[in-house]
Amino acid sequence: MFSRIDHVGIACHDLDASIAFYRDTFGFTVSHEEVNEEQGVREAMLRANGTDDGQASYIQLLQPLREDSPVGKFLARNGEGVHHVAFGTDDVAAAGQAMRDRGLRTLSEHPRNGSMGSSIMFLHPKDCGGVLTEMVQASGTETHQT
Ligand code: CMX
Ligand code: CO
Repeated sequence: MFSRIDHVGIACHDLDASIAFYRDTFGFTVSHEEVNEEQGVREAMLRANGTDDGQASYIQLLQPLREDSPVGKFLARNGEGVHHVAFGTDDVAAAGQAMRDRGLRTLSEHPRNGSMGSSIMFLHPKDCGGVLTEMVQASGTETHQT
């Protein structure tokens, strides 16, 4: 079902400051930066291992575009810190259905657009032991027809 930790999502107030911390402290560099209006974030992906072939793992730094967004609300409540964990799959729609079949709530019925052209779905944190869990199908990877 899941083949890797695709990324760990970290909420921050100031994306540029967080990028500088991860670069200067840990040596990670930015692979990709984008604004995702639908998710309400400005974000950076810092590759922790592998290559940009859809099988790598990243740190995802997330700055909210609006206070009334998932990351904006999280920051107001908790301050900066780990926001979610994302598992990689080669078929996110099938993974979402499999999780629903196991009684978990997906936060959208269909996959949405994620970082770097990926397709994503979230699982409710209350169904995952308090961890907001994302499922990611990387751009350009095969989708199995079911
Ligand atoms: N991790 C763990 N628990 C969380 C959480 C998180 N990130 N965000 C909210 N919760 C908990 C709250 O603490 C709350 O718990 P209690 O009822 O015990 O107080 C519960 O979930 C419901 O909280 P809420 O205030 O009603 O929920 P929100 O309106 O903040 O929505 C959620 C929560 C998960 C549904 C929403 O954040 C969501 O839809 N997230 C998915 C999309 C997203 O996070 N996008 C940004 C990242 C984009 C990307 O990765 O590309
Ligand atoms: Co994410």
